[in-house]
Amino acid sequence: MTNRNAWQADELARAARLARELRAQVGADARIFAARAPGRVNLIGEHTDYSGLPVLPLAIDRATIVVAASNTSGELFVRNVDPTWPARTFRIERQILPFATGEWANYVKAAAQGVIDHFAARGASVSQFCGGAMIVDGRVPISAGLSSSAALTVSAALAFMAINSLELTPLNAAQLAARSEWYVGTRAGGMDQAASLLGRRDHALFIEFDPLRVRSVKMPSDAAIVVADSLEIADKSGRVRGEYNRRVVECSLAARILGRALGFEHVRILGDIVKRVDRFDALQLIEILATNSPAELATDLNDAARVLGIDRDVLAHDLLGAGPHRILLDARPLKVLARARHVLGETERVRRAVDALAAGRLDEMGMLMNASHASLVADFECSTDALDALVQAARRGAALGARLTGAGFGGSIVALCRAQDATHVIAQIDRDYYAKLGRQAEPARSILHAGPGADVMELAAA
Ligand code: NG1
Repeated sequence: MTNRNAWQADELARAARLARELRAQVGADARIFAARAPGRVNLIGEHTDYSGLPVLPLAIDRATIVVAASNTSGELFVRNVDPTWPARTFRIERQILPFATGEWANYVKAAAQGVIDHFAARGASVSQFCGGAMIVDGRVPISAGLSSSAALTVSAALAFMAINSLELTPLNAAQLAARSEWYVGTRAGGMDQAASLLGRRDHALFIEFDPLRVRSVKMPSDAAIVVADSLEIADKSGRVRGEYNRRVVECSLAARILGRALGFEHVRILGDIVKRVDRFDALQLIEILATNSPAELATDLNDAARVLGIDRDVLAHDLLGAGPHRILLDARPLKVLARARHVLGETERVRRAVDALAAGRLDEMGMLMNASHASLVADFECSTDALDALVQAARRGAALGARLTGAGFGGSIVALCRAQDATHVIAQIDRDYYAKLGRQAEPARSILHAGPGADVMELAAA
């Protein structure tokens, strides 16, 4: 999938510098590969991907770079340029056990495991995979809703495939990488990996799931995207993971109850419903759900099992999984109605947003983004005071629309404005948010551009 055009000049320079370091370690004759994978920002379609429903993100022009070379040790040695993240080594085996929770190199393990699983399912034996050495240089801000984790997993997966002389199309690689975050315990959908692999310069990506399909939508030339980090850490390895996985469970329960009410079999996610109805009407589905289920269900799943007419333990196993990645729920009730109202409403908004963006109707696009945020606040309950304050600041500064982006519970907002208003939006955010907080605005907020997707190539010997 080599496409040198995907690399910015400074990325090529970074890769060359890292390759020199690696060459000193692995020898002058070793083949060295470099992969780049960008982060992403989601314009609209939040918390819909794990329901198999569409999203509209774009790959951003900031990427993680991995350089790698193979060796015969049977182990992968990974070093991060950022000394905050200590070097790690692990064995390449059929089941790679994760490091402790919160460990950065788990994303590299997730990548290796994903590649091994994919090719093992197609007949490869684990002994065919070599180990090697990797150096990682990440430039996607961490815990800011810009998917630094997907940038790391995707670049590591491409590098690991390259040292093993394996290749996949970007679409297949996106499918492989989609489940990678499950390895670290988050039941994420496939948006981030797909955006990172299938990004296109100056284009947003309309991504649909099951099966994965991507249509690029040209960004209107008079539009600008501003992203601002609340500086509130959305810590995916702690509390936020619990909140995220709880939403996954709530959405799946809503889907199952709706499926039963509509007489559809084998429904697991809301996307199974949307695909099967003759004409998708979010309001109508919500009404059906409301007449067939209490708005909230007890966490012990006894209510849910009754409503669904199935055994509670079977339901619990199916919904929560088993083993180390079993989802643990605290005692708060499960809010099926409100969560489904958000996801189904958001699906309608995404469909309208694709048309609005493609036709350059920026006011309408902005309105849809505002409606998305309102729904994330009221029904999905994943915003924070800080995110709301940032959204308000952006709107006061002439943004046409602004909303939290990513999972929420901290992280960033995205705002859409006319290109000539971007500096105004940023100035307003600086005054109303960072100055009041007494925090430096640079580099927490910036204008981002839609950039190309991931790439991997062999670097010629220096
Ligand atoms: P962030 O918070 O940007 O990592 C997460 C999920 C996405 C998607 C969004 C909500 C991970 C790694 N990614 O994004 O798949 O579900 O939340 O739309 O958890």
